[in-house]
Amino acid sequence: MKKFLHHVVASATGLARAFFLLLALPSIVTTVRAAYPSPTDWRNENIYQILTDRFYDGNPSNDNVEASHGSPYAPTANNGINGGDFQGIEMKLDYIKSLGATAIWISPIVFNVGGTSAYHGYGAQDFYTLAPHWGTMTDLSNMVEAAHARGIKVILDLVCNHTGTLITTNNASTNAGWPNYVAPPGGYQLQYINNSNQHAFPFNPTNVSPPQLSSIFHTNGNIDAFNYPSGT
Ligand SMILES: [Ca+2]
Repeated sequence: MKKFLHHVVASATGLARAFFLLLALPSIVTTVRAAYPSPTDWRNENIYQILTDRFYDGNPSNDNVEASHGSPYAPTANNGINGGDFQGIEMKLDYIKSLGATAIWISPIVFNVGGTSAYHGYGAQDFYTLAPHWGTMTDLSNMVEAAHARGIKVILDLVCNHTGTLITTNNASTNAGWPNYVAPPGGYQLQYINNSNQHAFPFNPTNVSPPQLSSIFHTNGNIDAFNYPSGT
């Protein structure tokens, strides 16, 4: 997870961006359904957390659809896609209910940076697009509807404070010490690792030249030396 900390959205604007994302996500939902009531207190719920890719493969035809993006079906690789999907969750809802669960918490659904993050979903590249290896929006809607029919609530995980790793800096003259932490107002000049592989709007500030990535992502390097003093 440490590598994701390079890209933590600047804290001064974090709340505003989080609000934007909450507004943006419904735009990828193609079908509007009646709201399912949330509980009065989530502490009363039995939540079953699912890493969607590693749960159950309900549709093998979508297993390898992100191969061209650098995320092939690779069930023997630690960080490879194993094939679990929304249809697989739907097929196992009766099993989940039999465990006593009243809610499921699934992996983030957005399109990830290709490579090692695609299977877990926590390295977003495009917050507007559904990752196809988990299925279609219809598959997701059907699964949610089937869960609700069984009295099971569905929690969609959403990461607002970081994206996947597409950004670095390699200008040694002005960025010596990268990626070590440099306290504000210091920092690094950020750039895409590969200009042809960027975050989707609005996290690709290509309307200015050079791209002012520092207006979107914090520039202070790794946040290291986390320490919880003993006795606290
Ligand atoms: Ca599958």
